[in-house]
Amino acid sequence: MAAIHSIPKTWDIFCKVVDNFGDAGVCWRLARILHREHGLPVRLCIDDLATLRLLHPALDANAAQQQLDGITVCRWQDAVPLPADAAVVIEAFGCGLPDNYIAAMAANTRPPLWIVLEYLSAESWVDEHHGLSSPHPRLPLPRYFFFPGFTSATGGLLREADLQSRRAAFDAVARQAFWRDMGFSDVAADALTVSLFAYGDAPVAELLAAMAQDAKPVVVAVPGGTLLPALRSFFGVAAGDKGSWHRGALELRALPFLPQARYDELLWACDFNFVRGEDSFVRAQWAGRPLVWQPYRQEDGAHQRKLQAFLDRYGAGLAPAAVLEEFWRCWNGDPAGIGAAWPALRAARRDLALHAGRWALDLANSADMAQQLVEFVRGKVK
Ligand code: TRH
Repeated sequence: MAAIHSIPKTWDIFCKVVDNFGDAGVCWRLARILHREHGLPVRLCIDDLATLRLLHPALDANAAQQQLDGITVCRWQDAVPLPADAAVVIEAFGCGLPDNYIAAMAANTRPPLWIVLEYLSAESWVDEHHGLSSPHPRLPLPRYFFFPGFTSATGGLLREADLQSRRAAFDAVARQAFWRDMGFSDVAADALTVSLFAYGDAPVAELLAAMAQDAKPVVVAVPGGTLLPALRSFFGVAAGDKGSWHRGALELRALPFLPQARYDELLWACDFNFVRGEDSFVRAQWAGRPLVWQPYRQEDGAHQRKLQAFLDRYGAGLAPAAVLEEFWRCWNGDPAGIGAAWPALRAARRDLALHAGRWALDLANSADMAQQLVEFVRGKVK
């Protein structure tokens, strides 16, 4: 992708880590693509370097400012200076901007374009809200909503230009090498491999109990420590966050929290991926494998609407759509149903896999979110 010569100035991204990893995960991915593929000077101001370090272990969590993969990463404490050449400022997920920064923007004769990056949703209202102007209540600052999404009326999904080719190159040999690198033996040819990333309230015990009953082996890889309490209680082990545990057909492999790029490989190495939140959910779609999603729980039940909206889109043209929907419903609120829903989901595996591959190909026909953002900015900064 050629550099955008008409916009060679600094792009600032502001990120507050509310909880978990998604805020940092999305902002880091966006920063990297804008810099690597569009040649833009990007600064990421983030209030939680320790979380970003989990995603990218080369980061120094104590440095106030550093260069990482060509991006300026700065710790966002209080005041953050406005760069003299600021072209665009991205406020991620309604995190706000520092007061001094807003004041400096307002004092600028050519203030940077202010983009409010919103959360991902497959709901239809997103189409009408993407790109709308959101005038500042007091100051003459140009500000716009930017919504990622699944239709051509939205801002699309984050996707690196080389993602599909890297995934295609990740073959059966790379798959086994992945398990060996993680300290495990090769996976048997007839085993089903599953990655499991979920919130602490997911009905993990019900799922593992159902998998243990399978006729063929199931290898479940769990990255990070969120589910360890549930795993320990299921297997009756007192401690340890590494190694593998067995019950019936089930082998569970506990993995550390992986660097972000490595997490993609886990998704490619597995036949089924359980994901959550926003970024892992998108990555599982790019992996082109069957997925199970646990949206981030919201008090007003908005997560259930998001889930249904996605299923309505994803399930179109999928023969076992009802099987998928039933499993997702159980995973997100009816644990007792999992014992019956899991074997049905597993039995639908081939259709689900074909569909997941087609879905990823269709999505890849649209420009990715960073590209669309650059084009959006180009249309506003004349
Ligand atoms: O961590 P998440 O649940 O993040 C969130 C938060 O709940 C956040 O508040 C909310 O705003 C957002 O979702 C919608 O799930 P998510 O979005 O999938 O982010 C996880 C990130 O962590 C993603 O970039 C993938 C990465 N990751 C790794 O790099 N290594 C790992 O081992 C795992 C399990 C994940």
